[in-house]
Amino acid sequence: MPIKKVDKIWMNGKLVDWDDAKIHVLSHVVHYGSSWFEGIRCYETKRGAAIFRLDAHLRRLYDSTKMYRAPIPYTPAQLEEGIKETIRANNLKACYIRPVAYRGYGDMGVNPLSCPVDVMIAVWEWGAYLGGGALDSGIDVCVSSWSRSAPNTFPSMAKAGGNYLNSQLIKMEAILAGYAEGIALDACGNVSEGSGENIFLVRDEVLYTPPVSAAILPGITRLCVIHLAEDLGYKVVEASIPREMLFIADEVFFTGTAAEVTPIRSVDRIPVGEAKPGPITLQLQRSFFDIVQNANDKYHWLKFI
Ligand code: PPE
Repeated sequence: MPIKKVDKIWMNGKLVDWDDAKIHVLSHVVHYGSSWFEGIRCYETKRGAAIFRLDAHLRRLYDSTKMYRAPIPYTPAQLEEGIKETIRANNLKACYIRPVAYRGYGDMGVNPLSCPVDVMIAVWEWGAYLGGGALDSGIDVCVSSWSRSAPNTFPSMAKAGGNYLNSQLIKMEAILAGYAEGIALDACGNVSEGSGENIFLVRDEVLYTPPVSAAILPGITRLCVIHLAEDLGYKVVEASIPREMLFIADEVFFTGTAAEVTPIRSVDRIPVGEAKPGPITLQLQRSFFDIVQNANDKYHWLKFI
């Protein structure tokens, strides 16, 4: 998806012009993938523009950097203000928000400790992540030949730039084979997640989703959907899911900030249920959009700006 350019980007506390938002080629991040980021959505709700689960996203950003001994030189309140300031400066209502903390220019070599931790915040308009029609009709996906990282290799609980090399392999393979997305297995061969989404299965009205130990990113949308499903009276099981469960599930769907709640209609060309979005998927999708569009927010997940 080509980037829709706006006016300003926040860099280390200052709004700079979009075209001037540059870093040095010898910044540590360029060579060693040392960045940690978030993807957040701001929605134009019936009660005005609101950021969805901002606190949870900021918390995960600080968690990601903590694991890598990369202290962010700003407080969460400063980043929150920075995010709001950037949205206002660009006159956007609905947008995608991308804060990134990264090891900057200072020293060369793997050791990052003497490189500064810089922060930038960009915002832009981003529509349906998995293609037009994905939310309504569902998508066709494959099981990837690439696995997620094994335990004790790359921390999958961190949303680190380097982790997305693995995601890129999964995504390219899927796209080039004619699928919208790939599902990766974990190092044991159990279901993990998509290249940029968590996954849920439904069978006999019970929801299943892989646990955090299955090399998933602990998704914020995932947690919201677990809450929504439980409030609707469904049982949600977080447990290891064998690959073949994908082929006999009644429903399968992805969750994520960018993907929202996207139904999956086939896996490896085997139809999921009736090869169209299932009733529980649609019910959860409606509950989700009722919050972010109608601002029907009994959970206090929206932060108005
Ligand atoms: N797993 C991965 C690997 C992942 O990247 C995301 C978000 C999720 C799960 C869902 O997490 P959450 O957004 O907190 O519900 N992926 C982000 C980046 C996608 C991109 O292409 O860039 C996103 O959805 O914003």
